[in-house]
Amino acid sequence: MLIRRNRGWEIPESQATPESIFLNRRSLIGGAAGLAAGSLIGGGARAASEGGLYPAQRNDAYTLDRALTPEKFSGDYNNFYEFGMSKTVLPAANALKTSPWTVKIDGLVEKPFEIGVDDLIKKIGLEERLYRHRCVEAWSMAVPWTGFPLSKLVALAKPSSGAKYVRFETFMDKATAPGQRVFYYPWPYIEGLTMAEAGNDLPFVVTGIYGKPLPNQFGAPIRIAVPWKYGFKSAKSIVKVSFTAERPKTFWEGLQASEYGFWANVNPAVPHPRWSQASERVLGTDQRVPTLIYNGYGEQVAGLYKGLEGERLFV
Ligand SMILES: Nc1nc2c(c(=O)[nH]1)N[C@H]1C(S)=C(S)[C@@H](COP(=O)(O)O)O[C@H]1N2
Ligand SMILES: [Mo]
Repeated sequence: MLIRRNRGWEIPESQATPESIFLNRRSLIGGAAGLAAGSLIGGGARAASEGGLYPAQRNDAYTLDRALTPEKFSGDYNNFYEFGMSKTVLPAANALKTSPWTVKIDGLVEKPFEIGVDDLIKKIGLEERLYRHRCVEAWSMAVPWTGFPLSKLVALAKPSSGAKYVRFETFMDKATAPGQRVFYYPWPYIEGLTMAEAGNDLPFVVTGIYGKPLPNQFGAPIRIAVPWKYGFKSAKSIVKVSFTAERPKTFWEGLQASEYGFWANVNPAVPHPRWSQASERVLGTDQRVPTLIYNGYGEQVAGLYKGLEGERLFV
């Protein structure tokens, strides 16, 4: 069991991460050395025209039992493998040009289309919600996301009745994202939800945080937040949203299905094969707090899984 105690001789959290199984291979591949080095050009600056959109009105239906994690901590400890396998991805991620940015909506929809993020925001509008975020590695944070419910994007897409899943695809650009040159990862990053999950009120399409547009390391300019599932379900820097009849093959599932499945609902009683999920380290504190079933969102989402008890819902 991994318990974080901030002592040098204990297993560092980084070794409890998904990628640790590949550390040996990684060190054999000299090319990965370039991962930590990132260009500072490009910057995370968003179009000045966004000025009036942030901060958005907070939706008081989504507040928390705990203090928000200061940006100093949440913005400096990010999983974004496209930009490296350490938690320090900020400098490398700033090389991504996030404006203009177009999202493609395709698959089983009335009519596929592309839309710019700025137009999408104008069409749907923005609100702020306070959400928990629980990484499968057993750290957590609480942040004010700005965005809109995924259900509104689904409505805009007009999926046909044959659509059973929604699939999210992250950008692919090896020149900008050094992590994508690491061949043993199944790029691009893919995630997915069932249509029933996507229709729930909680999944949030995120374009901002802390009352401003998303800094790059959080997945600018557009990512999702699925707060009752382990953090890897919340795909960053999305370029395509597809409606499919088949369950999408997700990035982490493709890499290590026994440890990172499609469902990935948070459950303190179901350990990861290599560590406990009973508690979590809150970023920016040296506290561990008990992890909650469905990350505290059971009332809203437990019903989604009636009749699915035969599935591996918590891996
Ligand atoms: N495209 C992409 N999305 C991603 C990841 C990634 O490596 N690439 N990491 C995931 C994981 S494991 C977590 S915990 C969250 C981290 O989000 P944060 O940086 O906002 O904390 O992003 C998720 N989305
Ligand atoms: Mo994560």
